[in-house]
Amino acid sequence: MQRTPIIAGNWKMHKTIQEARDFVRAVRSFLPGGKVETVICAPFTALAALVEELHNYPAAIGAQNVHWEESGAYTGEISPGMLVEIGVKYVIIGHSERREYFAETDETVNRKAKAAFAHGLLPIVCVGENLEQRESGKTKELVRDQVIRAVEGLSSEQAKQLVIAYEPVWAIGTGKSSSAEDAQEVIAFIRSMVEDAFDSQVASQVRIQYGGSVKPDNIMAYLEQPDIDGALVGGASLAPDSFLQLVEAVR
Ligand code: G2H
Repeated sequence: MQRTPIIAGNWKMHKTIQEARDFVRAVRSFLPGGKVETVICAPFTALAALVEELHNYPAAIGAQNVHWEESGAYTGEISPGMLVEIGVKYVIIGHSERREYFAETDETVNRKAKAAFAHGLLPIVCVGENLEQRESGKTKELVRDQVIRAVEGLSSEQAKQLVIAYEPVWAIGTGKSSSAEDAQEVIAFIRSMVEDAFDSQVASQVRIQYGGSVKPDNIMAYLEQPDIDGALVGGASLAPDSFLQLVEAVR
């Protein structure tokens, strides 16, 4: 099964609306289409402007969080329908920073993933172990739990469209990246978990990215691995030049 690699920038809490507009005006004419899917996951305030700026260019827009309810008394939250209304296509769910600082759990990740699909929004579900879990040999156990709980109740059709980002927590924003071989091993394991939860067809179609200190000078090693279908990139996605180099690394 040929999977289209997906390179997604996760801007986290960076860029005003004007900065976001300036960024995409600098990169949009150079974005390759077809062989790679390009996504920019921006703060909520910049999403509508980015959708407008990228109209007719080969890039999709993603949010970095979503609530599972359609509407209601949830002060400060944004619903899937609100994101779809402005043209957002993807949403990052369960990033380790949300798990750590905002009490995101496997249960809320699952609720959000189901709600996203119900509205036609495609989730990028993040999983990954912290340093202590890695050093005590619990990486696979932890990642298996996160993946199985995230996909509970999804249909096979939904699961085929899912993107999973394997992001070892100790590699996020630290400059320390997992070796491509280690990332491949865990990502192949995640694919086997998807096969157990669904079937081999779903497992061969689900896209699994690596994330954690990916940069233009190390992305190729990840992309060369058979089970790694792209990258979720934070810091190195913030500057136009480096973002373009990441996208262009897909051959
Ligand atoms: C991990 C990643 C983006 P960075 O959080 O999701 O960030 O590339 O800065 O490690």
